[in-house]
Amino acid sequence: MKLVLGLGDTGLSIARFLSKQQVAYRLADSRTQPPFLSDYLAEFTDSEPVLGDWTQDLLVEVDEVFISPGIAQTQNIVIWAREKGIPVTSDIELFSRYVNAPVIGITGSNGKSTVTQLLGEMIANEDKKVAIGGNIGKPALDCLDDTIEYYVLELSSYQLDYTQNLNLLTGVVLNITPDHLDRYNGFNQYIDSKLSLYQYCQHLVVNIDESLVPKKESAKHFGADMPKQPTDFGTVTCHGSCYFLKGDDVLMYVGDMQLIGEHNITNVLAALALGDQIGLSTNSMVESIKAFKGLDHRLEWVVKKQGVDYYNDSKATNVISTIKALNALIDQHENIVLIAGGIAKQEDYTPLFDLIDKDVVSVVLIGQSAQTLGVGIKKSIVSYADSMDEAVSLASSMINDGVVLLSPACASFDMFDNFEARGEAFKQAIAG
Ligand code: UMA
Ligand code: ADP
Repeated sequence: MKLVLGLGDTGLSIARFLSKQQVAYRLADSRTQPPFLSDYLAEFTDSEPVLGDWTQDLLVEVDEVFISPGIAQTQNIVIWAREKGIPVTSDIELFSRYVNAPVIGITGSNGKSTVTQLLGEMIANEDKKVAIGGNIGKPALDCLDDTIEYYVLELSSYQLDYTQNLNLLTGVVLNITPDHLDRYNGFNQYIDSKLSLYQYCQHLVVNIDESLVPKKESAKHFGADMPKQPTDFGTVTCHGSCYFLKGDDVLMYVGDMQLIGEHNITNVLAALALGDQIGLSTNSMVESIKAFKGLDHRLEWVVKKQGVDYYNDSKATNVISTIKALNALIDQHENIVLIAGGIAKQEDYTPLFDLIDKDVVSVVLIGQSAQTLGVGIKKSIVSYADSMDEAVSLASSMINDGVVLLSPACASFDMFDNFEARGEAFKQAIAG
């Protein structure tokens, strides 16, 4: 008997998979009304989930627990299972036991979804059948299909924490900056979680500019500077124009991509290095980069209205991602009004406050941590809003030309179901 914990996207995908394999399982969620309950009951008419507080009885006759990534390792049920010697396993590891095509794994603190999607599009551009899944949204088990030639999986630290076995053809840890520290015993434990990805890779792709990732001779490297090896990826700036390079070969003018910001140069280099590692042609990858519009809610240009450009960066849930968004826009626009706030993470916001005080005209703060964040901003004008509508209306009234940027540097769950709902609320408020 297996125990499936959590009735969200992951739990549903595990239940679907185990049912198909005719493996007996018990599914439990600690909420009495989990959001996917009706979907589950409609799909599995002969099975009742166990709802409400978890007790040790759930583990009776269980030989393996399959766990949703949102459930912390400090939860009693995880501790009890481990005390009894019952393995607690991620959906990713279960997926890897059954997959029969190469898998590419992408983790990091920021840029995972962008690189995962771009690499997926590069593979598809070579007429190969590819599945894109994992933390990006579609659970890995829901991607399993015998016709797929490559799987590109975005992997979160939460998923890696419950993974002991995984076979990746290649993979990358894009960057490591503080995030999700409420789930870890300090930053070092979070770093170890991210770096654990490399132990599963046959070939490694390494960001040479990320000091927290150990350098390996045998790896393929990418970074902002000129590549040191003919097979590595980097950039060169010539007469003020920046170009992507493979070794000494110029691949494309950076300005020909639709994405903006230095962080996206790094993301593209990562996708190029991974694509090259699995044998994609550079010409085809360059085509994909030029065509790639980026994902919604990541520094997404929404509209120009009465002289003001609106950008939706709702996915920016930590300090560094908001800093990157501001840096991408500061070069092009004098006036920036930032909408930020939500649930602040356990990280140092000082570098963001310093940048705001230097380059941002005005900030509108929303959500649970608004007042706390407001105390840190010393020079820019700070206002507070109770809703996204009010925030957008306030921000719009403050400038006649320039940018209104939603880049919260915080989680969304105090006011919204998720970052997508927050971004949609921003767009609706602009549309009026
Ligand atoms: N639950 C309990 N008890 C708990 C905690 C959760 O019963 O103590 C239940 C909840 O009631 C809920 C279910 O578990 O019914 C939710 O499980 P989950 O939080 O693991 O969420 P899923 O719906 O399974 O979605 C997960 C990822 N969510 C998290 O890691 C928090 C999704 O990433 C991912 O897209 C999906 O699997 C498919 O792989 C989201 C995310 O926010 C986007 N990820 C974090 C991030 O990117 O920063 C890591
Ligand atoms: P993830 O899946 O790791 O959350 P996304 O590609 O969804 O990454 O981007 C999330 C946020 O981080 C967006 O606000 C985006 O602008 C910002 N971002 C994207 N790539 C990077 C990067 N390489 N470094 C820092 N911030 C980034």
